[in-house]
Amino acid sequence: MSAHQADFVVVANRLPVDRVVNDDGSVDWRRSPGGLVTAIEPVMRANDGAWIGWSGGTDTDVEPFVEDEMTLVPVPVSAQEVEEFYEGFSNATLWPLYHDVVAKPAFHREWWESYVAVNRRFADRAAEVAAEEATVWVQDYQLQLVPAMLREQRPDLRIGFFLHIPFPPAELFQQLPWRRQLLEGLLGADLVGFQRPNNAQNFVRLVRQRVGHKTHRDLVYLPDGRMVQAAAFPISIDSAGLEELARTDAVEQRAKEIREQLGNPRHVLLGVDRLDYTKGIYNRLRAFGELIEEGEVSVEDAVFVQVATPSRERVEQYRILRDDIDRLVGRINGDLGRIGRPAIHYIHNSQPREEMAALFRAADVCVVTPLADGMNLVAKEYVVSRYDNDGALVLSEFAGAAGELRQAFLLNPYDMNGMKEVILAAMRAERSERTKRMRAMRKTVKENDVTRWATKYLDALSHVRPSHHKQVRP
Ligand code: GDG
Repeated sequence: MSAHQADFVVVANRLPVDRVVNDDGSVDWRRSPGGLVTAIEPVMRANDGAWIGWSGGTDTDVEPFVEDEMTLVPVPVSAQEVEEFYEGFSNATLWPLYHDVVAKPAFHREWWESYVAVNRRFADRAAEVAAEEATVWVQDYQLQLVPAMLREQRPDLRIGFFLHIPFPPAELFQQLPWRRQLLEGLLGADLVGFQRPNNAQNFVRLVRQRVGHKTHRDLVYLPDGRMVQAAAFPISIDSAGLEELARTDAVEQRAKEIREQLGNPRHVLLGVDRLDYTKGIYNRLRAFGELIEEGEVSVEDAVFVQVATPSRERVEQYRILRDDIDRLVGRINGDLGRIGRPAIHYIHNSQPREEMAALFRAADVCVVTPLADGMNLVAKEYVVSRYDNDGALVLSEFAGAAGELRQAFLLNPYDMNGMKEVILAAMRAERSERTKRMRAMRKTVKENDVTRWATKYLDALSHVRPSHHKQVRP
């Protein structure tokens, strides 16, 4: 592809497709499902857009190609960079640091160097692909240096950044040996978007303290006269699309079948997460085990289905977590289960979308208990799937989603007794109460879907930098 073409460019760690090698050695691209691509696709189509990202493999096949009418621009990442930039700095340094240090972050200088090198490669590619005065939207914690690296080469661009995970308070962020470089990287953007207002406040405060720029409310004033805005844009889901799927006969049939296969218990509880230590899976299952032990709940009456999708399996903390959960589930089922009545059904693999929708339909209580989470889309997906206005959502106060889903059964996942009480309350709530809460939450998620999120963000971006001639059409 020749340089300077696209008026709208998305830069994300991953492309919205996976590279699959067929038996005969030929290569295909399979669309990877995700809210981000659903939200951005219409904007891409309307604006001659391009998406820059890593293909997920360590191939060197980097020619841009068109898939589903989107121009996709692969960025190569070597095997060593997967280890150092991706598994290392992104997922073993930044991920735990930004999630309240619920695991200990590892700091390694080689990882940082790899992070800088890969960020530079993404920025260089974006600089080639973006048309004059184009809008470039950089996504997430793997690419925090890209905004400044890109601005240096292309001051004509309008640059946005969105962080999908929490942004930590100064007390934690300042542990990072490269704290100043990361802040300066983000300040290359015109608008830095976060999930929750307190994330944006943390950022502005750090910029004032650590970089010394003047700030006022959500604005940072740079010495060169440029302004950077930091604000919250809570992400959401394709509400209409998911509800449509949940309403199909096939999904309804499957939901019924799931309940039968579980032995038609009175209460089906559900957890759906990537297998990640931030998600609070261990505490949640322990709480459920204790409720059975104490006789508050019986295995004849209630079953917990936990879907934990394999994730980052080469990172040590994730291996430890997997072993811990395997052991816990084994112990709870061994101690408390009966023939045909395990307390927990534990599924450690990825399920198709239809099966997820059926699980949401089948669950009386959806239990979402992260120790820290940028937003948590599962909570919103459950709510949208319950078009019958039934079902109860148990939700951690520490998920970004708790800012909007105020009618959930809220809890502090560190407080085991509190968690047990709230799960019980959700199981025992009257239908009228469940409906009242669910109806309010459904209204929120249906009105604020992912398209609304993208539109609000891009509107705000064009306002922080109004001098531009080109407007991106949402
Ligand atoms: C990051 C932030 C923020 C899970 N298992 C399967 C499956 N899933 C889907 C869920 C949901 C998505 O994956 C997970 O999204 P979450 O928001 O819950 O969590 P993260 O992956 O940690 O996402 C998070 C998000 O970015 C967006 O900004 O909300 O806070 O951490 O959609 O349904 N989907 C299918 N099969 C599975 O087995 N099909």
